[in-house]
Amino acid sequence: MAIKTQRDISPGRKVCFLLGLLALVLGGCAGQFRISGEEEEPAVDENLVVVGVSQVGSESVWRTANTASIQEVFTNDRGYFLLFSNARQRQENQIKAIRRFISRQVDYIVFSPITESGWDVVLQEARDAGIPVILMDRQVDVQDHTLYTAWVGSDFHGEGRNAGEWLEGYLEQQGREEEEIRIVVLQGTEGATSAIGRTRGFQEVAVTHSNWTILEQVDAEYTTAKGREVMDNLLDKYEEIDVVISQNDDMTFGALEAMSRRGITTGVEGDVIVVSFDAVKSALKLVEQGVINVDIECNPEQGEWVEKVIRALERGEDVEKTFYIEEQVFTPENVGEYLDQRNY
Ligand code: GYE
Repeated sequence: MAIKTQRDISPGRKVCFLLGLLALVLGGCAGQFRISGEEEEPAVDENLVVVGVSQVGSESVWRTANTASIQEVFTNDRGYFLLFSNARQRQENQIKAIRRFISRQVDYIVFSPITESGWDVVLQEARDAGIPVILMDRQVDVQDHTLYTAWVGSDFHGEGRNAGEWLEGYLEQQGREEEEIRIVVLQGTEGATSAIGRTRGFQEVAVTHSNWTILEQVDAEYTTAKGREVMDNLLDKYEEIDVVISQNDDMTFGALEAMSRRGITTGVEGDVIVVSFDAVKSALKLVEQGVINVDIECNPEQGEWVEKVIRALERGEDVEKTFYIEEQVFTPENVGEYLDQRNY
């Protein structure tokens, strides 16, 4: 391997380098300079309840709605000062954000952990600083469950079971209960509670049907781009796929694109049965049109529940450790009455 010495750098590149350096310095002076992964944070108003929120990222429509629900409740008018940080899908950014919240002595830390493992140390630090932690959406796998005060989220395992039970009923209705059924599963972020729960719940039902075969379960990271790519690979690999279980709507959009590009039809009248999760408005429209067969709801509007927990803690009350948000299953038969009310 050649090691570059100063003599190897051409005069032109030197000029570029110097101009780049100058831009950085000037940017810094103008207050625009940002250290990667950190956001500029305003001075805290001590009269308000200060809440530091570390969000996973903005990978999906669901996530954007989840962020909006937080930003809607933790407003100055309602007595809160919100420090919001987007971790852009990196656990190290979440850990950094939590440490920043601790050093700024926030009153509460709220966060949606990207994966379940790796939180013991930073949560202990929050505990040592006397700051209560509320988990939102996903959970943590820690030795000591008193390291967080409460968790607000969905019954992912139940969602996975709902998907399996719906498929069971549907195949029966179609007179296909004895047929060989080949299934592929597009999974969400590996190690995330939602992906773990949905996978397990569905598997639990799948193993009770000897004619169902899960051909493959692939991590497609909860994004449309990955959903498209993973579905493309699966279509190259398997000649016959009867069912796609896609653990969120964004991946489903990608998978639908990959299938329709090959002339494969989906849904009620189509070749492939599509089961999706989340139930965001654009997906529910596809349920109404019969392109997606069923969408298992996951409710992102968790802000008000998190706020309820904080309000109770502010009053000095004890709170429940877990809060499950109510959810349902949407099919072409019932989706019509909900579409108008959906605002995400
Ligand atoms: O289904 C997906 C998001 O953990 C429930 O994360 C959440 C999932 C949701 O990106 O769209």
